Amino acid sequence: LRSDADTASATAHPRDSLLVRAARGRPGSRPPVWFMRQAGRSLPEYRAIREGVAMLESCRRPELVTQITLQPVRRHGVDAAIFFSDIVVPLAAVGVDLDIVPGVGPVVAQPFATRADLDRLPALTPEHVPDITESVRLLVAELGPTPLIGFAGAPFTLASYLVEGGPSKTHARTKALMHADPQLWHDLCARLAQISGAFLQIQVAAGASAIQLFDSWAGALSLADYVQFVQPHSRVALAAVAELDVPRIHFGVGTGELLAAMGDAGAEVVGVDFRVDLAEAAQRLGGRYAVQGNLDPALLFAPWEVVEAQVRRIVEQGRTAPGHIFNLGHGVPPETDPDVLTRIVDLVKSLAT
Ligand code: 1CP
Repeated sequence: LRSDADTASATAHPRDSLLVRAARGRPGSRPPVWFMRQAGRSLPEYRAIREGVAMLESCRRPELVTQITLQPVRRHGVDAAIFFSDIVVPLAAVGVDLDIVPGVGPVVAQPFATRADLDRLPALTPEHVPDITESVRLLVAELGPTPLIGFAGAPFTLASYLVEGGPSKTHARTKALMHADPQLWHDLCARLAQISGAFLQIQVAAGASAIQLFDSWAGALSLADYVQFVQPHSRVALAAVAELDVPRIHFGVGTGELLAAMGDAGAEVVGVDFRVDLAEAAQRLGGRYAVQGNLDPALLFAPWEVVEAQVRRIVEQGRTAPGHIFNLGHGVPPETDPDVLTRIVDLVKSLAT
């Protein structure tokens, strides 16, 4: 793997990595860097290896998961791998009839609407996903000192896919259910919190060194609704790995008004999208959490001078937080030139904390 003396020596352990140190607010020589959706269609080697294999199927083949997860680590020299999977994998594993449709995203055959639908969400156990345990073990052995980030979808974001039946801009059905039948909403989210928490636990038990809870669409909510209807369930999911000694990253898009509440749900690191300056985010978080972010993915298409100035600005602002993990404000767009990502990694590696 592409690595440098600063990141790791052959004997170093991922718990001493720049990523884990920054997440815990411990000093490091420079900010660690990785990218959300770093594995995926921006890489020609990903498109080649995925040829003829459906997305959900690819997530369940340990040999394939291992190779795809390692691709961006090898190519870009990022400071962390993120487990190649999807937030809906554990839902499919417990029996929900869904598919990941190319160019669309997760599509649920029978959207959730009534109490009877809860019967389709049994608890997730390690026996549902022996392949996940195997994939994580294979990966951790290959990665050596480079940390593996395990992840899960947060209850709200998962509930949105189940209730809407697929991607949604407004989350209208989800919000309607939340307010029209709060008891059903809470029961649905309690089941999803168990599934998310168990999926995280399984990855950490197999060797993941950090976790990220993706509440990608939580920014659609008011703070009041977030605190009442969502935060208690995300807290349960995050608490599932509280005793396992791994830092927890909590991320959402458009969550400027929710940052403190997302930290308070039980994270060490709060992910910030590009809409709020990192220094402002650090202030809103009251110095209690490390931050992750937050280059606007759209700027990956700007001239290098623009990207460079933005990266330098973000690293500078990151110094105002107890710890900073450099990342984008959301996932890598599929059309991204991968060389730009490699160049960003090299630039961040040249900057001190
Ligand atoms: O065939 C393909 O390549 C399909 C594209 C794809 C990929 C590569 C999907 C469908 N999921 C993934 C992998 C994936 N998904 C990863 C691992 C790769 C990496 O980060 O390097 C991760 C962490 C996810 C998590 C995920 N899936 C999120 C949270 C992150 C985010 O982007 O906010 C969400 C919301 C999903 C749902 C999903 N799965 C796939 C798509 C296109 C979507 C989004 C659909 C929508 O807009 O609602």
